Amino acid sequence: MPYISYDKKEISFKIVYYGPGMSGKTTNLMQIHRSLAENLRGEMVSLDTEEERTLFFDFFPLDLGRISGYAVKFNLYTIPGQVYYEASRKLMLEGADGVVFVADSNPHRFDRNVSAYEMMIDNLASYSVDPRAFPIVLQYNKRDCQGAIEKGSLEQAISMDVPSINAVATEGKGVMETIRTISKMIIEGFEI
Ligand SMILES: Nc1nc2c(ncn2[C@@H]2O[C@H](COP(=O)(O)OP(=O)(O)OP(=O)(O)O)[C@@H](O)[C@H]2O)c(=O)[nH]1
Ligand SMILES: [Mg+2]
Repeated sequence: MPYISYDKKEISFKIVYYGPGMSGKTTNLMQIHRSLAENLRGEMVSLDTEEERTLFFDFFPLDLGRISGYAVKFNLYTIPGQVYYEASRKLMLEGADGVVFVADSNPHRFDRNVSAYEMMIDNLASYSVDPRAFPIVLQYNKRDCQGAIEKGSLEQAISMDVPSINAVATEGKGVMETIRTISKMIIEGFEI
């Protein structure tokens, strides 16, 4: 559920970038941050402790305007994908309004994508979220790698149909399309 500030007249939605280690989550956040005008974005905050390495920033999307007079704001989060951070990764999903799953198109990473995705579904379910009725966008990142996995192969492996987008995050390709898609899915049908 979004956070509503009645005095600031703002609605804040939480978007989590989730995925296996090194799939390109941080690169996505950096690219989005870089492409936003300074007056629309907050500082990139890095909470770098022994247990936690959260990266965060918030921004006002230009194209989405207002909902019933309230400014729309998105809070973007990510955390490393290594198994070591599993507990923090689960906590980060709490209260999420949508998730971008950043998959690694490297064929050697196929199983890691699948197990991270399954873990994400379990974690969402532990917060009583029905993953099939929840905004999820699947980003096939690293499309520039050799022998990139076929688009659609992950949905098949996880038996779930979700919107997917090709990306090369290091070149900024597909990055803005991904954030736009998840944003639209989140605010679609939302009423204050
Ligand atoms: N070739 C290629 N490299 C990429 C792409 N996206 C990210 N990388 C590289 O992959 C490495 C990992 O990227 P990160 O953005 O740090 O990945 P991450 O998902 O945040 O990793 P963790 O936080 O450790 O889970 C970096 O060296 C990136 O430059 C891409 O589309 N193509
Ligand atoms: Mg990272």
